[in-house]
Amino acid sequence: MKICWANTENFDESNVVILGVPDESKSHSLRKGTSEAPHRIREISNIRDTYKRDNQTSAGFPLGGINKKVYDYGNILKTEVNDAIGKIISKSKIPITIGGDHSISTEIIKSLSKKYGPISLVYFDAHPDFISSSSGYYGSVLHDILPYIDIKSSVQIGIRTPEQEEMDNIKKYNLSVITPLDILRNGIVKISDTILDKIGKSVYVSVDMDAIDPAYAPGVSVPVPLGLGNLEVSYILKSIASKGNIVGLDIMEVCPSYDIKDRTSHLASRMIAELISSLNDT
Ligand SMILES: [Mn+2]
Repeated sequence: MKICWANTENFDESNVVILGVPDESKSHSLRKGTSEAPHRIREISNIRDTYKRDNQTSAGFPLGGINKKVYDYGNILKTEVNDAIGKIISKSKIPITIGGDHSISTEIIKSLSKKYGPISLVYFDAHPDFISSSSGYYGSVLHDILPYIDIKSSVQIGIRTPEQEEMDNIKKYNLSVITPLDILRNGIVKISDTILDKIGKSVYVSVDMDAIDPAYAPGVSVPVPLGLGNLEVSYILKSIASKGNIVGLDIMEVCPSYDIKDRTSHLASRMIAELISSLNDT
């Protein structure tokens, strides 16, 4: 099944490419099932945003999305990520990847950096994923990608449950961190402007859905209360997308088997549409 906003069968004419990676082999979570997310998020998009009349089918896009050409690449293995991302970005298309566990982002960022050099990373997560005493799993993403990102122009948003080792690494590498309480204190517009000022010319956005409050996103592997609001995350995403520097995005860690009435897949799919609609025309 394709995401409902896929409006071209022609890879070459697309601006945006949706890619699923149903792999959770590097999750340590007790809650399993993120490999079901690529299918479920696509399915939910069709159930909600597809309209059928007179044997015609059309999809409801958020304002501004109508002129984008979206191609759904289907699902791939994690070992195929490097080649697929390489193919997509060689034509300057924007890959939007649906996971799977968060360690998939490591492979994507490695691949992107071959073309774009050090990447500005905007990383939404409740957890810093900055363990360095172990590597190659969903808790070590930040440390694993250090050679491929420009840490000065990178930022983590939504962080609220770091381990001591991760706090030490955040300090050691001088990584910017924005907590949910920072947004409450300063307001979303000011925080968003701070992020826009910080990021560089090749920006990758990685969204662990657990950055968002479990009230909006209960179906994740590791839910942590007191998270970001759904509109706050969408506002930041859309602001970055309108700036025009996004080279790719992912949505990770949706766990459909723990969801409540598919609330998390609804939000994830809608965030993808909102993001596409805000991308600057290329
Ligand atoms: Mn994560």
